Amino acid sequence: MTNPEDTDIEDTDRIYSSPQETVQPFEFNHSVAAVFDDMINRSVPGYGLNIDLISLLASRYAQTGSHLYDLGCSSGRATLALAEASPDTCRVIGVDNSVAMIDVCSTAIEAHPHEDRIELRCEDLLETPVHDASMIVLNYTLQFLALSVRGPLIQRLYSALKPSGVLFIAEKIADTVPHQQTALDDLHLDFKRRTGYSELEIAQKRAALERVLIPESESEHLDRLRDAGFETVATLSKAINFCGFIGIKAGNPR
Ligand code: GEK
Repeated sequence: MTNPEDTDIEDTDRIYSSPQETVQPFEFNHSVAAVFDDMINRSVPGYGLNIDLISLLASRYAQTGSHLYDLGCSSGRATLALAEASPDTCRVIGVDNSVAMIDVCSTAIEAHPHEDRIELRCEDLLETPVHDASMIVLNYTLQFLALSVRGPLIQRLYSALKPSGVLFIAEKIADTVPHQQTALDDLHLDFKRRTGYSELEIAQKRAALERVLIPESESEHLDRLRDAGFETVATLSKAINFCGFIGIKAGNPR
């Protein structure tokens, strides 16, 4: 867990620390982009573990000469993990439709040893061309898309993957059993208190995310991956109410 005292003041998320008359729906704008790394570390249990898992998966599944995609790349933490763990012949493509996030990501990638084989696209991941992929990452991104587009997107990503390619998805999840949902929710709130958020910050952020971040259950995610055709489907990580899933396409690398 990140201790807020270990973070520079200007990089610290204080977006919801003062009372707001009307809390606007959450957006990935310049204020969010400026403090994004602090915000995600302090809000999402298991975030660091999932970045490590993305690296582990890339070491095993990235195929020579293929493309690796990070859809909803934000500040580029997973993009860099993909680049660092894959062969030099792989091209890494980070996609985000927020200009502010792509600006932060470009700065993170600048002068990185693998900069030359990383491409950033500021566009809608629903429109971006995806092909020759051996690994695709949706690290906490699917949850921000309309429910109706999630199934068709996973189908399209399945088709874009090479045989034995892998799709990694991390998401906030909802539990269908009310008392279990309450227990997980309470623990998530405790996690945020422990990382230094006040009750006001927690309440206002929650209001901002209402109807913007729409979680689904673990079984909805696993079923969708199976329905798309993935041969191997599993929950790879779980931390309170956040899960990481994989779908692996059948076949031998080629
Ligand atoms: C990480 N993966 O740090 N097209 C492109 N980008 C989008 C779209 C879209 N339709 N919708 C949302 N985004 C990152 C963290 S954050 C998760 C991902 C969070 C982008 C959005 O602009 C934002 O940068 C990202 O998806 C979600 O490993 O903040 O909880």
